[in-house]
Amino acid sequence: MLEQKIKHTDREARQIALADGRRLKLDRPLVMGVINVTPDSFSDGGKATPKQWAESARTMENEGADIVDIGGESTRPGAKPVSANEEMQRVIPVIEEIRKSSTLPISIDTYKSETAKAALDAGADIINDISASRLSPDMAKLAAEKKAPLVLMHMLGTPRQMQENPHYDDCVAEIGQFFEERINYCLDQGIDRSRLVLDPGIGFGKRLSDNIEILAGLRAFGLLGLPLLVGASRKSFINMLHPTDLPANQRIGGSVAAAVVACANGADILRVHDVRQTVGALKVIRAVGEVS
Ligand code: 8Y7
Repeated sequence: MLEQKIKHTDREARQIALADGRRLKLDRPLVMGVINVTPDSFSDGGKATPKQWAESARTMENEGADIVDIGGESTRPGAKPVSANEEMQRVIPVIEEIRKSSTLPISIDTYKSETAKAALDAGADIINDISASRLSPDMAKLAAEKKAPLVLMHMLGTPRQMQENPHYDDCVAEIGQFFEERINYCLDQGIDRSRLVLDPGIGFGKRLSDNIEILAGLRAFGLLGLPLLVGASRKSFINMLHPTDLPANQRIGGSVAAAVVACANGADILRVHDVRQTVGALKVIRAVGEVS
């Protein structure tokens, strides 16, 4: 399916170049901890302060997170969009607060270039765009100008309608074609290849069978020669395989298994909520991998 145009380089040699000259080495799978700065997502239900969000980031860093992903708009299926202003009011103070005491790489989860720009100016390092610069065509140019790595995630349509009857003839092949088109767009906009990351977008306009095919077929995306990010943590497909009445934050077993299988199939970065448990699992795989 995907042509082997670009040689798949060794894990050892692979890295992502940040704007400040630092490099994220991909010689082991990296863990990206999720921080959703939305009014309904703090544990006690109340409105958390930037200090409290920064404290969550600090905890994740201590638990072994390599990156934290800060988002201010829920992109769950059917979720309501928020304005760039509202989104910035949520995330910018949190990024500033984290930056006061930590150099931990921060990614900004947004598809709005205005928010991404403000976040980079406040100290964020990476743009995580669930629309791969489709919803803000100028996102790629911003990433090029700021020399910020850009995550290109695949989503069928928009967050609002993506789960309305998604269909693929060959899910992995179609996502691969999407990546090729988006990579070319980004290169045309001046982004360096060393700053692109691919993500098949588990749950974003996918049926259960599509999510499974993606996790099983992940190696195919590696042929494009770019780092791969996978976010399966707490997603609804896990509950479809093992239905329970428990809330999403109790889907830890399935989430960790998905992270492990993604890693075994070549994922470089795992976007997860349960950092401590995932880091523990990855250490076991790595230790075994080193002797086998
Ligand atoms: C992903 C993501 C979400 C993902 C990347 C959720 C923002 C939905 N999922 N970004 N964002 N990849 N790159 O359930 O899979 O966490 S939000």
